[in-house]
Amino acid sequence: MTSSTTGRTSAGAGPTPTGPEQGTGPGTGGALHVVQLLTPDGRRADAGEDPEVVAHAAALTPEDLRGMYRDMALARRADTEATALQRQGELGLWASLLGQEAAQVGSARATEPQDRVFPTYREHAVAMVRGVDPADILSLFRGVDRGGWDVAATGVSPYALVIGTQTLHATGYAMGVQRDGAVGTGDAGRDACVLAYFGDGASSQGDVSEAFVFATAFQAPVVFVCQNNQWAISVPAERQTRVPIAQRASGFGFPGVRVDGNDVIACYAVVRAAAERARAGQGPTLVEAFTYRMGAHTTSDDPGRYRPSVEVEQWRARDPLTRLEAHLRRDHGTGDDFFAEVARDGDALAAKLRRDVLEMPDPEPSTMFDHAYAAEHPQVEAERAWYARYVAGLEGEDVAEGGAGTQGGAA
Ligand SMILES: Cc1ncc(C[n+]2csc(CCOP(=O)(O)OP(=O)(O)O)c2C)c(N)n1
Ligand SMILES: [Mg+2]
Repeated sequence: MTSSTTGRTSAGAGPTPTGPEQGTGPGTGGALHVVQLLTPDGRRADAGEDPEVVAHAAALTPEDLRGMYRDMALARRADTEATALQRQGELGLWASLLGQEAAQVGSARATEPQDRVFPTYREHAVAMVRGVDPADILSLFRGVDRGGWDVAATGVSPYALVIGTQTLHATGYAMGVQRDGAVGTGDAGRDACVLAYFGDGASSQGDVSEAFVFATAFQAPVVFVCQNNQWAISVPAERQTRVPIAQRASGFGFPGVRVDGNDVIACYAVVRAAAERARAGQGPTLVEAFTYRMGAHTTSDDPGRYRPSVEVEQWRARDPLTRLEAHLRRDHGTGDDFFAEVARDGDALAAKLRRDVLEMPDPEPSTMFDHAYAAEHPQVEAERAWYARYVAGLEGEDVAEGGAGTQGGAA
């Protein structure tokens, strides 16, 4: 497949990536071929791309493409509602996926039910495509549980907030899949792979390099999906790397591919090819989805303090949804009715999400100790007992707003 190790690297001479990369520094710009199958104005463009990748894209039916649009639109609508809920005090925090819908929907749609996904804290569309109810994501951000979905049924591991850790979990899990004999059997219903999501900032973490080492040494069935959204909170990608992130894979001895992360068709096709390699026992691939974080890092962040609004405006012109909409209207006869129906479904989803969140019962605080370990642990039990004594000691005190909890003057 197309990769930095198979000759598609064209240092200094390749087509520039799809975004206004000139502004993003020497480490991230156009030295590596970028797979793009759908132009920003919605035209299909396969010329010169890897035939295997092109074949995956060509196999997509108009119904598949409408499904991709729908997935992206519903994820965006759920995301918008979550941001509003946080602003209204109903969530403690929210990490928006705005702008990254194509990277997430494309890659998630390339998975099979038996595959396993290891997300960060921003993979809401990935989770939704895999069947996670968005309310079960918001429960984590409301602080009423640690992420309420069924990991076995959805194949989506819990969100990881400690940057980069999940790449090691994913690699270890993939080595387990290998040892279970679920790789390279030729049985399409059995062979499995693992997707490890991480960000451009995470690429600087030691955990990620260690995951690369183990994955390549053992030829583990992992697809590393790096969503290079150009920012790690306020740190630009050029402070993370002097070469395109995809190019790093070659130093570890496995293929790396840079794909237009706002092109859902290319993201699907590239990850599909990488996933098939992994399931066939041909080892890991690094896919760098070159995209942009259109919103704040989280609702606690103010990006206006560190990035120019012109950059955001440039990327707005590359919106992954309007790109696919243009393609569906032009080449697949998809009309207003479809888009209006998706918008209605999105509003209904958002209304249900809001109801579900507002109805979530507050947990009994001591339940925070329940699942720290699978089995009872003396330290956790000691902490549980201490906490019970602490709560008992507060009995009779007014700890509500304006009461004992705020005495002493600290705000
Ligand atoms: C080990 C660790 N270090 C630092 C942090 C604080 N932190 C949270 S998000 C973040 C930036 C991550 O950026 P990136 O990997 O690009 O992902 P993005 O948020 O852009 O999706 C940092 C440094 C953390 N959660 N974990
Ligand atoms: Mg980032």
